[in-house]
Amino acid sequence: MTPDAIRAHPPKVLTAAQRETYFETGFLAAEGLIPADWLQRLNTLSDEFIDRSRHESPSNEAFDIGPRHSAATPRVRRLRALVDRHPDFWRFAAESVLADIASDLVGPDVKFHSSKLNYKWPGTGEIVQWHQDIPAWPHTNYSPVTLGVYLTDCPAEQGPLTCIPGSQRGPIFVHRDEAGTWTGSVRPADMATVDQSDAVDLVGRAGTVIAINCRTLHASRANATARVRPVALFVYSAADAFAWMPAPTPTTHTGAIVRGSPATVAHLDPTPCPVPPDWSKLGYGSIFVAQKAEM
Ligand SMILES: O=C(O)CCC(=O)C(=O)O
Repeated sequence: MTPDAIRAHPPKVLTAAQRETYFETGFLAAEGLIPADWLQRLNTLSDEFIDRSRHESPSNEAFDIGPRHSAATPRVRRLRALVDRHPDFWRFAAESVLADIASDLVGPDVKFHSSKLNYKWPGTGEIVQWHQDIPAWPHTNYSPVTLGVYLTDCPAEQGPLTCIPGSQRGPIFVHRDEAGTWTGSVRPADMATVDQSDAVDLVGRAGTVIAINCRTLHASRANATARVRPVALFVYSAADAFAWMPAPTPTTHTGAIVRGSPATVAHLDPTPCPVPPDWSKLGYGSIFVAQKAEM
């Protein structure tokens, strides 16, 4: 669906102004939309999985384990395929207000794609380099949106997601080095062509929902606080968007329709998109390894 077709459906959760901000800038941060009981449940589950990660190493299909991880000081960087880690994560993705927010942004027919919970630990120096999401999991159109929920307060010094306004209308960059190896990040020479001066930190209190379009350039700095930064991320698209390469981290719910009806006609956007590696053969691994942010 195009923004004009989406506008024909009144938003259920967002204000019309918030939706316009997303269409205009390619991202949004909105506080106060997640009910307190859901936020508490997500935090309880997150704490349980951090605890479980103490005995996990090396990384596996559930846990992306950082290099300084130990049982005493767990440094799990990511819970992979989050909706498969516990049924309540899937209930949150499919039944909570989050799927309504997705429908406000992609239209009434909403397909679930993937999910993860990213931790950014103090003192580990983990940064995420500038990238766009769509080159890792291309679709027939550019409706996919990543919705994130900060599980705790996330001020500027805690490594929030940072986005470049309007970049969703710009080029879709190659996320490989000059030798053709997947890096998961935009080449420095390409980033040098992008005005980064008006990049916006998506900060907010616990429960803030962030929305990032799949073409929007985004990154995140190191966490300079003494507290971990947990953000749960869920990718949705319009039902008429179809992935044309295997998903990097498929879940048992990938492709499920969470609002409205399945599409009977695919929407094909003519804007070309670079082809990612075939993750079904290569395996996705870790964005931190691909971006060489291991430290
Ligand atoms: O967790 C972060 O800070 C960035 C996450 C991100 O952009 C991604 O995983 O694609």
